Amino acid sequence: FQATKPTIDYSLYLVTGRNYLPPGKTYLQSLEEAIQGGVTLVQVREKDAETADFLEIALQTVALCRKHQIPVLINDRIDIALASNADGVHLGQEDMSIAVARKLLPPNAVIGKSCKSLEHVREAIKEKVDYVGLGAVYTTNTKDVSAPGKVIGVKGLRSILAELEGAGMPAVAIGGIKSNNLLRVLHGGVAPSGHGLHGVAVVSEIMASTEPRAASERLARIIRSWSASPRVPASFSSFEASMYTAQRVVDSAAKLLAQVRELKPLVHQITNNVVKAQSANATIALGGSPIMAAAAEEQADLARIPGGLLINFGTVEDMDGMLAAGLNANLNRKPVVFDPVGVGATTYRQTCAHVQLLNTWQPAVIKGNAAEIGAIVNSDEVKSQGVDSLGSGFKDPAAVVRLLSKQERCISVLSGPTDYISDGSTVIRLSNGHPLLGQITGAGCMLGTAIATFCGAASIAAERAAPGDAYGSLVRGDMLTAAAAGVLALTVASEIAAQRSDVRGPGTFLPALIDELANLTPEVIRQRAKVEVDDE
Ligand code: 3NM
Ligand code: MG
Repeated sequence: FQATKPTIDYSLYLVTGRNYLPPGKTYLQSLEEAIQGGVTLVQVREKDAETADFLEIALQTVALCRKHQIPVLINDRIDIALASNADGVHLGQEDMSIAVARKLLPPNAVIGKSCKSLEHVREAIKEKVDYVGLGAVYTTNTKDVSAPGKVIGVKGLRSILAELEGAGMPAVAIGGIKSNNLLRVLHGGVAPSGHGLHGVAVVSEIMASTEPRAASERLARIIRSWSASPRVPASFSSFEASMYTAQRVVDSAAKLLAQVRELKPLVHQITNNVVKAQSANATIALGGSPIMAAAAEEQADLARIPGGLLINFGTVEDMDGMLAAGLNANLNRKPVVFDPVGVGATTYRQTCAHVQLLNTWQPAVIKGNAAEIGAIVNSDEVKSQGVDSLGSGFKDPAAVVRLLSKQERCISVLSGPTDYISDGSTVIRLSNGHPLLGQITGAGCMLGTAIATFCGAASIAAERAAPGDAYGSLVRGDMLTAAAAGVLALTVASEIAAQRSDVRGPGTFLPALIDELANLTPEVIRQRAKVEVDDE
C-alpha cells in the first residue's frame, strides 16, 4: 500500500475479468492498451480464479498499473489486496463488511462498495466508504442481474445520486454502459439538485473488445466532453433565466423561422401511421426537409446528417428503430424531440417510454398534452394535483413543466389552449392557436414536427456560428427558444388558416393550415405572437 491514500480519478473505471477477453488477446496486452486509451482506475475482478491464480494476476496488474500511475483495487478479496500491495478493495453487498475490511486493511486503503438502493447508499455514507458503485444501470451479461431490483435504470441512478448530495462521496455508474448509451448515463444520471457522477465503470465494452485502446478512447472522449461542462441541471437553454424576456423570445422565434427557410434542416421523423404524410407536408411547408425513416439499421447513417429528430410513438411500433435513432442522435449531438403520444393509455406505452426510450437516450425536448405530460411526470406531487380528464390541464401547469424539465433534464412543452414551455426555471406561456386544431387528427403531432424542425435549425445555426466541440452539452443551440418558436409557428398559422373565408370546418382547415405554414413570415410571427415569460 502507498504511504498516502491515492487521489483517484474515477472517470473511466475499468473492471477486469480474463474470461471476457476475445480470442487472440492476452490479459496484460488488453489492459495496457486500455490504459493507453484513457482508463483512469482499474479493478481486478476474477470471479472464478483460484487464490494462487488470482494473486498472480493481481501482482501483474499492480506492476503494470504502477508503471502507468493508475490505481488498482481488488474485487472482494482483502487478502489478495494485501498480498499484491494494491490500493484497496471493492466490496459488494454480500462481501465482507466495511468495518471488518477497515480493520484488516491499512488506513490508506481505498474501499468502494456496490449499492443499488437508497438503503445501500445511506449505509455506505455511514460507513464512510471512499466511493460507491451504482448499478446495474442497464442489463448486462457480465453479471447476473435477473433478480428484481438489480437493474436500476437511469432513473434509479438519479434518485440514488440525490441521496448522495452533500455527502462528498464519489459515485460511479456500472452495468451495461457502452459508448452509445454513455451520454444518456452522464446527462441523465444527475439528480435534480445537480449532483452528478464522477465516472463510469465498464467491463465488457473494453475487456471483450478486440481493440481495447480504441474502445477506451471512445469512452474517454465522451467523458471528457461531458466533464468540461459545469455540473448543473440540464441545459438545453443558453441564457441565464433572467435573460429570457417575451420580446426576446418573439425576436428569436421570428429569426429562427428565417433560418429554417435558409438552412432547410433535415427533420428525421419516426412517427405514427395516422399522421406521416401530414407531418411530412407540415415540415416542407415550414421549410424543413422531412425523412420518415424507422428501420434500426439506417439510424447510424441518418444521424450523421445535421438537423432534428422527432420520435413520436402514436402507434407504438419500431421500438428498435426508436431506440437506435435516439442514441445515434445523442452521439451526433442532434436534438431529439420526444412526443410520447397516448403514453398514459397503456402499461405497455409506459414501459416503452420509461424503461426503454428514456433510459436509453436523452431527449432535448419532451412535448405532450396534459394527459401525456401527467403520465410522464408520474410524480406524487402531480398525481395529487390531478390531471383533469377533460383535458383542461393542471392546477399549476408552470410547476408541472418545471418539474418535468428537472426530472428529465430537458425542455418540456405542455400543449393546450395555453402552451407552457420550460427549461426547469424559465416558463414561457404562449396563447396563440385556434379551436379547429382540436378538431383534426394529428395537430399535436404536427406541433412535434414543428418543434423538431426549429430545434434542428437552431442546432445547425449554433454549430455554424461556433464550430467545434459542444462542451459537454448534448446539443448546440438554445432549445428553449427553438421549442417556443415551433409552437408559435404552428399556432399562429392555425389562427390565420381558421380565419380564411374558404375554411368552413375541419376538412377545409387542414389544407389551409399547410398553406399558412408555408406562407408564414417572421413579420407575422412578430405581429401575432402572444408570449409571456415567468421566472422562478
Ligand atoms: N457490477 P458490463 S453490474 C461488475 O450492478 C458489475 O453492481 C454490477 O459489466 C452491479 O460493463 C457489473 O460488461 C457488470 O455491463 C458490468
Ligand atoms: Mg463481490
